[in-house]
This record gives sequence, C-alpha cells and structure tokens, in this order.
Amino acid sequence: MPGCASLGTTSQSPAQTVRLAAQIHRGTPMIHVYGKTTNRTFRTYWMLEELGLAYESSPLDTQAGETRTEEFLRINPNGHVPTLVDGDTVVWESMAINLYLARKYGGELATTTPEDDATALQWSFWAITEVEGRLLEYGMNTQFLPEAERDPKLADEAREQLQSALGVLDAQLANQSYLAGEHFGVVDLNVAAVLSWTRLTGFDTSAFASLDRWLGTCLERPAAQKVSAQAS
Ligand SMILES: N[C@@H](CCC(=O)N[C@@H](CS)C(=O)NCC(=O)O)C(=O)O
Repeated sequence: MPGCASLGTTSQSPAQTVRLAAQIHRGTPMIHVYGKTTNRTFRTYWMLEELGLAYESSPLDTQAGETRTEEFLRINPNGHVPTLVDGDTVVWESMAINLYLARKYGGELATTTPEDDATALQWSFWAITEVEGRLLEYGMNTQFLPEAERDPKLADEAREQLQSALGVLDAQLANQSYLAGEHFGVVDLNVAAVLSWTRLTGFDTSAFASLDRWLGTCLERPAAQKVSAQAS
C-alpha cells in the first residue's frame, strides 16, 4: 500500500525491515553520553550527530569534580569523559566509543572488511599515541599555561615530533580523499577530531597541504559544525 510503511507488510525486503527497525530505534534515546562538547566528548557528539542517533546527555563539569562522584565512578571507574551508555553496554575511551558506534550503527561510516578495521584501529591508535599528547604539550607551553610556567624547550620538542608525525598523515592523504578511501569513515572522524586540536592550539599545518585539505573537509561537515556551534 503506497505511503504505508508498516513493519508487517509482506512487500518489504529483509533489508528494508532492518532499515525501518533502525529508524524506529533512532527515535528512542537509549544512548546516554556523559561529558561536555568542549572537551574530548566533542568526538562522541560529532559521531552521534553523523549517525543521526537519538541520545540523552549529561554534560558533567570536570572542573567541579562531577566525574569523580561515586555514582559516575560506578559507570566509569577512571572518572573520565567521554563515557557512553547504550542500553546495557558501557564504553569509555573516545576512540573506542566511536569505533563501537560505527560497528553498531555506522552505515556508510562503518568498516566492512578486516582490512578496513585494521585501518580504523591503526590510525585511531596513531592519533592518540603519536599526536594527541604532543599537541597538548605544545598548546600548554605556547598558550594555555600562565606565561611564567611555559617551557619553550618542551614546546619546541613537541613541535618537532609533531612535524614528523603529521608528515606521515600528509603522505597518506596525498593520493586519497579520506583515510577510509574515497568516502568519509569513522577513521577520518576519529583522527580529524584529534587533529582539530591543531586549530585550537594554533599549530601551523599549512606545510602539510593534503592533511590541511582533508582536515578542513572533515571539520566542515554539518555534524561537526553543529557540535562546534554548541561548544562555542
Ligand atoms: N583517553 C581518554 C581521555 C579521557 C580524558 O582524559 N578526559 C578528560 C576530559 S577531556 C576528563 O575526563 N577529565 C576529567 C577527569 O579526569 O576528572 C579518551 O580519549 O577518552
């Protein structure tokens, strides 16, 4: 019957049924995210918005100790955000949360082969281990710490290490639009979310043309823009 989208109609293919079930599920806020858009939880909100999932949120104030309450430590004993609760599943660690969301709800953002999984894991781990801490070090010692506490030597060391790490990403992106290939995937979201700290810290990426082009494209996506607007 035209215009009647009922799960019970026999004319639906199994694929259509799954899609409709997903749409119905998307209307139910089973997902709860802890953390504010202004910290690493930005990554989680960006992913949830990309996927069009319904969610509820508790924008815990880390400065006010809201991540150290007994109640929250029962959910995440590390006392960190982001933390995601999806029904009976609790996931923490920002990269892992997004890989989980991609696997469960990801559609076009999801990986489909073991090789794609390897790419997503490799670059997500790379962003956290090779880039994130160094960008933090650079930002702290160039602008976030009070001037008297900044150590220019630490900033220089971080800058040098970042130059070589970012060169690796730039080379990878020289001949492909995205890390996932020709379309934006969870790997791009995870890595771009970490790399967005270059903008926050004023780290100059203009020497890395491919990286710069890719990062701009990722951060201009409507979902990223929407969460950024909420953060400002
Ligand atoms: N590796 C973790 C880091 C989590 C983290 O350190 N989160 C900070 C906010 S960006 C936090 O929760 N700070 C408050 C606290 O440690 O009490 C991740 O990527 O999720």
